[in-house]
Amino acid sequence: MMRLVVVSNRVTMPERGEKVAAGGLAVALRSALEEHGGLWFGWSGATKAEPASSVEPIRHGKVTYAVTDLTEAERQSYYLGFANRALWPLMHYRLGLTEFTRTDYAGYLGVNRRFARLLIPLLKPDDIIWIHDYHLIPLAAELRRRGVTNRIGYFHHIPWPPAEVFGALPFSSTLISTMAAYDLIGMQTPNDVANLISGMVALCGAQREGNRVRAGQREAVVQAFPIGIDVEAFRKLAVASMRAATQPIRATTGPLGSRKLVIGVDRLDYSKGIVQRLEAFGTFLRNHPEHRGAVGLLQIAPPSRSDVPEYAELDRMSDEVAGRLNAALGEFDWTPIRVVKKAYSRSALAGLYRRAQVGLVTPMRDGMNLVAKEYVAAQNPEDPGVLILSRFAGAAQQLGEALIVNPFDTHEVAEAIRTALAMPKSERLRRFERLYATISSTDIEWWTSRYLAALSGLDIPSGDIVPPGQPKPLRSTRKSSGNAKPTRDNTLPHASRSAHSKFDPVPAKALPNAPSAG
Ligand code: ADQ
Repeated sequence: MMRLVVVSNRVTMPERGEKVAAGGLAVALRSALEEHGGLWFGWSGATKAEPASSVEPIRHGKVTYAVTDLTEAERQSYYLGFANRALWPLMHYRLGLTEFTRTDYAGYLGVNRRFARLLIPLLKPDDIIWIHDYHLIPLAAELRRRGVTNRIGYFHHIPWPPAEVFGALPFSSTLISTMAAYDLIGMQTPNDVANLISGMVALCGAQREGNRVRAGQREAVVQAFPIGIDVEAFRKLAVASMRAATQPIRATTGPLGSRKLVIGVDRLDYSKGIVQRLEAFGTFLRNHPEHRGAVGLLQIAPPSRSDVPEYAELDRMSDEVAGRLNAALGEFDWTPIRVVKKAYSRSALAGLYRRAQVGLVTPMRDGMNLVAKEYVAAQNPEDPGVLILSRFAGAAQQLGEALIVNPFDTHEVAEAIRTALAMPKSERLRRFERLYATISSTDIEWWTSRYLAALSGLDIPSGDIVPPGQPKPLRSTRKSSGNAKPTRDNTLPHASRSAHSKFDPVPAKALPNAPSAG
């Protein structure tokens, strides 16, 4: 049996007592690794003075962990700089926030090169390698350059923008050409697939045939694999959490009394549209004063990437907007908006989602958005709440039964809040049952197994995701096992071993060189 090697920017180590968020991606990857027996390689999250020249693998059950520290200069250039100040805003269509420096780009390529050097001694000939996310785009090319011929897959968790946007990045042609070093490239949505393929054609002269794209001597399959959550586990967590009425639930919902609750849960990130959402809630209360005193917005937003200036500014802005709206609209016994800037346990989150009549998920741009799926999973099937979802979240391409909104249109979001709060139970039930059927049939286990089967060359159904406004056929929610598999769809190509083995590894000249620092 082939061994699975997962590579991600950060690795959470059980050995070090680090906790993996229950039900999250890390849990899914860990269980895939345990099933196949595997290795998980990446950054420890720590820094030290000198770059490591080797790593000491640590075995924990059937999974071997191999982590390396970064130097502080590498953390600054590779992680905070190129990954989070250049690629993150660029991939989220935010050219105005994209900060490029050659020093950062050199650091990014340098860390990818070092990851390749450290990983190679740990590889076996039959391993299949699964690399995750934008921090590690050139890693496969670095591995190929050093002679690695294993099957290598990549999954891109965030959006991929059109060529006009991606092409604004200096060295974009070189960087995008390295994608051809993968055998299988997984994206969240067909839109991201189309953008990547047309970007490769436009920027590095790649040739395409269907979902296959060829650049230099290599060919990759690009395909949508919309990520899911562990629906059944999250549903159980929500039920248990409400029953137990744990402290965070009591403290949050107690003062609400019989008032309705609108909830937003996000990392504090400008891509999530938090400030625009607060403004939309203010507009809703101004336009519909009959709701004042009868409903509150709870926004949970733990700070992330606080070392990046744009995030510190967002932190300040969200406090300012919430403070202004509360001062203008609040009463002595009612605060319309509460912003809580801390991480909650998964159990507390699940309970709060279930208590909320409206889930307000309005990112300006998002790869998938798991909060939308968690909100649906947590609902009481007898009396579900309503999901309001940005059309710019990847999830909107599957969850057409949500109230789909344009987050740039404050008035439209405000009206959707009003519609959601007034929605009759029969319509809430109808929408919920379809949403729940969709998230159950494309859960995290479906996602992992479908991707790995494609990467390892098995002939499995490609499945498909549903375009906006075209819900999947209704299935009975109550009967859903959470493990239902999609029907066969032959429209998307599969990665097949034979299709790839005829191409040679990327030649050294096709690989990016670090630009001179400066
Ligand atoms: P993120 O940008 O982190 O993920 P998202 O998909 O919403 O966005 O996942 C966030 C996760 O963090 C959810 O599981 C949520 O419950 C949890 N979380 C958020 N706030 C929390 C809080 N206060 N306390 C505890 N937990 C909290 C990236 C991409 C997404 C893509 C995912 C997975 O940006 O588009 O969906 O990867 O591929």
